[in-house]
Amino acid sequence: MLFLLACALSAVNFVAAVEDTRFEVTGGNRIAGDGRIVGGSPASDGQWPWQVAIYTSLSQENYTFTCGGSLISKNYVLSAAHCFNRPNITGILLRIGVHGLTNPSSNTVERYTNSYRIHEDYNASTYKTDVSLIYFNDIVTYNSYIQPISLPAATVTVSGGESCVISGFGETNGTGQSIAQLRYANVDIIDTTTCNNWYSADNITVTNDQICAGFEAGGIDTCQGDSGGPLACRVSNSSDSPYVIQGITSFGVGCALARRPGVYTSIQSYVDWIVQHTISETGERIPLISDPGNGAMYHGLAVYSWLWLLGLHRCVQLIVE
Ligand code: 4AZ
Repeated sequence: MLFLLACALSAVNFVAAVEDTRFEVTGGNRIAGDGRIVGGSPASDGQWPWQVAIYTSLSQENYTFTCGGSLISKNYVLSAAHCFNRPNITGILLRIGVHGLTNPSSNTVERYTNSYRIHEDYNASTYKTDVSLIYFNDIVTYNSYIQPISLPAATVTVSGGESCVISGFGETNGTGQSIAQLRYANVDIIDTTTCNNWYSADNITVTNDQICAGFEAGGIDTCQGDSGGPLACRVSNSSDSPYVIQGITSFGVGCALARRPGVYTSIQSYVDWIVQHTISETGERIPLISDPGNGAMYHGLAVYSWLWLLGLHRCVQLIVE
């Protein structure tokens, strides 16, 4: 009888969980204002509050700017695997709430860590599975300049022609230098078939776990130094709709060339990996947004339902015994 009561209670609990607002889209909202990026514009401070500047050190003290990243929770940054694919990294410095590379403002917080994870399937010669996670212990506080960006559930489809934004401290004009102030630009998603037609001359095959973004004519693109940073798309066409991270800046042939768009790791292909490695290390669940067209059914619920089913299974077992 006691077990039956416990089971009934857990069922009530589950219903409560379905209405749990923790699964709402909490990330991707800009509070203030409205890389190296070719053809973009300077960002205002707080415009892309999930942008992180990543520095690495090969000795104990000397940190050099390496890549961009995206804040996805209070203690995780998402980036590219190729940013960390070298031996002897002794430390990572993250600048969060970052606007200028050289003289961080009072809005910028720094976190030092050496806890990073490269996806086990990352292939350094093809750049497939170019995804990594960086963990830091001392959580950040969200404010106008520091906000996480939400992850999309695996079921969301990114359609061609959608306008998305790239941001970073990377190359703007072929000098090979990273720049002082964050820049951004809008880009279109290019469907994979078209992208492969353009890239076939370079013997590059883009697969479904990658997204091409840019323009047929070129002119606007990510470039050296923007790697690891976000390709963020609005949830809907509405101008107050939050952003979701769809891609990680990965590679391209040159920068901003005609018919050579930037190639981004598709987050949706790796969302399960991201969730798995962020839950297991902290117990924190990162909210995911699912297809906005289908209403507010959040992927995180699946994890919850699964746990509940396990509980129910155990209840039934106990009753049977
Ligand atoms: C890079 O070297 C890089 N045009 C990043 C993005 C692109 C090219 C190069 C895409 O980090």
